[in-house]
Amino acid sequence: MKSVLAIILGGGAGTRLYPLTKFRAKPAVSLAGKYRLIDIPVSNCINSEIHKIYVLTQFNSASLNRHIGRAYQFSQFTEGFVEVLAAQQTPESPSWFQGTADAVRKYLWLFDSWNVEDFIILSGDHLYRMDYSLFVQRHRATNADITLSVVPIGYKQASDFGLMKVDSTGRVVDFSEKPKGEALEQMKVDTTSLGLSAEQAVEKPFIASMGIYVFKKQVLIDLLRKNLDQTDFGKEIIPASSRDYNVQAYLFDGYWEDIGTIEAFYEANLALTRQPYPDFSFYHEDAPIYTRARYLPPNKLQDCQITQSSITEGCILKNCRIHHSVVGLRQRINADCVIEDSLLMGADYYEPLSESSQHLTRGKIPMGIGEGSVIRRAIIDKNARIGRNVQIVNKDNVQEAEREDLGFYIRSGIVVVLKNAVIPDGMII
Ligand code: ADQ
Ligand code: ADP
Repeated sequence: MKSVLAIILGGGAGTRLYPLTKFRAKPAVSLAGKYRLIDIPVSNCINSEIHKIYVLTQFNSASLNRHIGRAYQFSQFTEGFVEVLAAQQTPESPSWFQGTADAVRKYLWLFDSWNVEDFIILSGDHLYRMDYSLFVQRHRATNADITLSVVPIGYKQASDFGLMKVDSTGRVVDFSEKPKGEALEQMKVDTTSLGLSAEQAVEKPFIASMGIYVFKKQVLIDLLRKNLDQTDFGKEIIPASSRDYNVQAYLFDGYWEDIGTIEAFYEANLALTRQPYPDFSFYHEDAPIYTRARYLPPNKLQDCQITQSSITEGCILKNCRIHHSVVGLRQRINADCVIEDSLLMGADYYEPLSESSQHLTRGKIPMGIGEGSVIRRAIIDKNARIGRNVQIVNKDNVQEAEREDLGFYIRSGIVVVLKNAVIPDGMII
């Protein structure tokens, strides 16, 4: 794996996860209350012994740099590193990254300078655990130019993915990015050839690209240098190369979820509380998910009723009821609150108790969730100040709303309270 260089696509304009990406680059968005999205592909790389890792991101956020700088330090005796490369203006390219392939192209001079055999291109917003060394081995064993990792999928999701047809040797012979209508029907295949049972094959008649690829170094360089008008892997580079190159499919048979939208992100976070076995487990000693160690104190719980939830570290919870929720670092929840089906991201720092009480006496709102508040089916971003007797319940069952002035958005019916937002006492959302 020493001759593999990893390139993680850390996010484009960041509209799909907005407002979580208002103040930070997508890879820095918090996951499961204590990790960040970037920890998933970086940990997978480290666990697969790939130690040369670049993260491409559209904008350079302080929180991403800080997180990566503190979380991933390799021994001085290895050449391991995790480095953020942000889109930047240069005299030759005055623009932002135009798409996934364009992002890689803009730093091709740097990737080219590494004496490696293969590049592995990964996505920054997927939840899965994968041993990439098996993926690379398959790529080398089939002498592929490009290998795509694939999963079988059903009708409902098919139009959101790049779909392909493969021949009996596993070679990709046709690729269509997010086809609809008749074009979708055209991509239907018999997935029993991938080892699915007849029943499963009826349920999942499509082969989808996971959007992660292994490229022979020189093949990627040639493709990007020759086709300067092609800016996207899924839309242009991959469909065009399946005609002229040996493009292979590598079947991945574990849990994998694209969590690049608010709804998928919310569902994946709450799915971590599923009993007894969540789809994705953080309890894997052989292949842990790494993050920044913070040395926080244990949680303090006073008379709380907590069911089917995950409470991270350093939280202070008082006489409250929490059901089917994830509670992030340093979260404070005051008495008589009810939290259900929600993701609370916690806080970046503790507000000293003396300051919190001063706020209360001066009519200001302390950090955390104020007494008597009810939160249901919501995401509360970091450092939010939720007043007393607030109800965040999507009372009118609104699907989409943009109320940045009031501190929240509603996306797919999920209320998202912005980072640092202040929600006054008694407000009902
Ligand atoms: P999408 O996920 O829809 O489809 P895209 O939006 O291009 O493709 O994003 C791919 C990854 O690259 C994401 O992690 C995204 O955040 C990141 N990204 C996007 N633009 C970027 C930019 N300008 N700079 C840096 N990073 C950027 C892709 C494939 C499909 C496949 C699905 C699987 O195109 O074929 O089925 O992934 O999820
Ligand atoms: P995220 O990306 O999730 O928003 P950041 O890494 O940006 O998180 O959050 C950490 C921030 O919190 C840093 O800007 C840090 O300086 C700030 N911070 C830490 N302690 C305090 C404090 N006591 N008062 C105010 N800000 C603090």
